[in-house]
Amino acid sequence: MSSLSLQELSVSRTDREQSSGKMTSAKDDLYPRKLLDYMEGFMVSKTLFAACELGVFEQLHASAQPLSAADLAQALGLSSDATERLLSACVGLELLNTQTNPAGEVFYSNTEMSTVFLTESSPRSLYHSIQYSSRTIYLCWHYLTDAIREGKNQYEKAFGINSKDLFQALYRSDEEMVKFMHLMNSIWNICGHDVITAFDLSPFRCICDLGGCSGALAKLCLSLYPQSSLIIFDLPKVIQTSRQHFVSEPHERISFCEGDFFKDALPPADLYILARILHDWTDERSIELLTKVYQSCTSGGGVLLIEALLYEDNSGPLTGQLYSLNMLVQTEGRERKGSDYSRLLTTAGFTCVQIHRTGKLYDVILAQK
Ligand code: SAM
Ligand code: ASE
Repeated sequence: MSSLSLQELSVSRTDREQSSGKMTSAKDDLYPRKLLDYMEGFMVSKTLFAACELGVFEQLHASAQPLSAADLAQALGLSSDATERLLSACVGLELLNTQTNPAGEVFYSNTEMSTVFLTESSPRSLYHSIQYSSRTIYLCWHYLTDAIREGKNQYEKAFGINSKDLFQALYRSDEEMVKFMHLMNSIWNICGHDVITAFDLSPFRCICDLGGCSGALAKLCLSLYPQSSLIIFDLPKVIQTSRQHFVSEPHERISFCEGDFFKDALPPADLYILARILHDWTDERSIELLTKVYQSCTSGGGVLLIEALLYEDNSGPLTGQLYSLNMLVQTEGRERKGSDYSRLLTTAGFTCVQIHRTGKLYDVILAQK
């Protein structure tokens, strides 16, 4: 058995001294601060989820001045005492600021981070990602232990539905499909620009976004590459919703194509974008899809993969490692390393695989036919 020293198991003295500003005794090294933080991490998530779902940030944003807990409780129809505790935890998480009047009454307002990322109408809003995390992902993660035993997603236990057809399970109702589309859409508010500008895509005049969903990346391509035209390819129900709610203004350089990318012919194009597609599927299905893409691709054309890449030695990044567990509880796939995608691409016939790490959530791989 390998032996870790107590020093390694606990937080280092330097870390603690920096945070407390005091000298500490050797026995404090037995205080497992990091483990306690991990153990209680779900409370942080749930506090954020509850404050968002109850409309706390929205209400404070709409108000001309800071509000007391009683004001907020009244406006949102909540228990006043419970609201005070929720707001207090939000202050601890630096999601809210407070000011106290001479009578000792406390008034709350949004921090800048909350205004920018947590209000629904902000151009950088994560509101829909938080909703989906709270209402769907959190419930699947309840069964993570079972997922590790069984090696498969947990829709049957979490929602009582069969998951033989992955996207039938993910889109178990129209409402759930729209929520998923909002989730997909919202992250590109934060990292869309980096992934679409990672490589110069201007030589590719006809670009097909396979599994293009809400059209967020297609719209970005449109503005960044004014010579190119875009085809958004997705399942019929998704395309219909995309046209109704997400890309509702007709645009001469955007067209839509309804189909199943495993079963139907793909529209010919110079570049196929597959953003967060392969991570849903096994290696076998990914090669099947990439081979189809290769066959439909014009010569000199290419494929652009947008995925959260793991480091080659699997040592991180932590977000990718955790997302890979999320792919386990929610899909049939996994997150992969650059070399894994390289192998899938070359098996399908592609060459010249170039990898661009953005340092943010999603990285980019370009390969050529
Ligand atoms: N590319 C988008 C993004 O990154 O925001 C969406 C990624 S989402 C994880 C996967 C997308 O693939 C969904 O829009 C889904 O509807 C689509 N999809 C799944 N199976 C499909 C199939 N068999 N044929 C066409 N599209 C499919
Ligand atoms: C998928 C992407 C996601 C399928 C299910 C999903 C995301 C959440 N659920 O292709 C976005 C990435 N976030 C996480 C936590 O994995």
